[in-house]
Amino acid sequence: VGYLNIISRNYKDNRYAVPWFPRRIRDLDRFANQILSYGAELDSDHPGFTDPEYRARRKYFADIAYNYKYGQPLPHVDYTAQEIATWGAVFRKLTELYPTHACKEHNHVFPLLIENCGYREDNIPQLEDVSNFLKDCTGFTLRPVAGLLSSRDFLAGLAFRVFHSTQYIRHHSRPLYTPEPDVCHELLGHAPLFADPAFAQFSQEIGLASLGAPDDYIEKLATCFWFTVEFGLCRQEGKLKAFGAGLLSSFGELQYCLSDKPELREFDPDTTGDTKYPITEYQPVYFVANSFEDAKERMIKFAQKIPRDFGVRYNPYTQSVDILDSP
Ligand code: NLE
Ligand code: FE2
Repeated sequence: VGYLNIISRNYKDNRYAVPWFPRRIRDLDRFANQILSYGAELDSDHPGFTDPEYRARRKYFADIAYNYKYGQPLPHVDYTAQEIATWGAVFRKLTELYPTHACKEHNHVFPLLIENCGYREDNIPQLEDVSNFLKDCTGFTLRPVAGLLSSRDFLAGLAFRVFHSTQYIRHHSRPLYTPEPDVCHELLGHAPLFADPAFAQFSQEIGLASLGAPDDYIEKLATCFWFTVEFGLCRQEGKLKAFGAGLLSSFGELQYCLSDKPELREFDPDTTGDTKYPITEYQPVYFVANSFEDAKERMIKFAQKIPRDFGVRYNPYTQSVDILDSP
């Protein structure tokens, strides 16, 4: 098919070109070289900026991820006593809120993670154990990430049911809210939901829709991801519950999001995808989904509007993306 000749990383120079995208799961190895900022570079307002020990740890974790290749076991990490104490503080506070604040899918999976993956107040679970658990549940796997990926690359991972995860932990001085993802956010917020079949499908739909999509649609898809997978609320048995990982990993925002302070709107990719949001403070607006199934149907409908003259289908036997002649 003709368009395959012009799939290019330099698509911005050629209006007929389709942005490059991974076709096989192994192709995700290429992303490590194109991170937007290395995980060890902290801004001056970061709580760990003047903490040399913390900075050395961040470099250690970034280097592990940078050198990771598909198929290798996920690197096992020995966390320090201080890191485990930070995890413990986060774990203890959040698990108090989950029964009342988290969606039922999260509450269903959480005990299984305690049972199978070493989720405990005095233990930071290993990505490898969690990845293997998720693989059994939905085929999702984790990959360590060395820094900030572009939205295009990050979303492409989801097409393969691969989730890019940090492995370092937040600075001990601010356990209850951090704007950055960290191992608490990935393991307490994201991991439980990726074990849910409907949620896994919803996430993969966003990923598949992103492959080769124009930049403006990548932005809309990343925004939909933000307001669902990261900060989504849903209504269950007449009550509002949190399913977004950014909420489920922050004691502060998890309480705030179900208070009467934020504004709530109905999740709809057309409008949600165009909504601006802050990244370093509690969200002023949340979107509410009816169910993961409904959110998925809406995403599929939205994806059909993305200008792309080919279709994509994931082939789980080969873990690759088949290109279809028509959208
Ligand atoms: N604010 C979240 C937390 O404190 O765990 C992290 C959000 C990452 C997008
Ligand atoms: Fe996240």
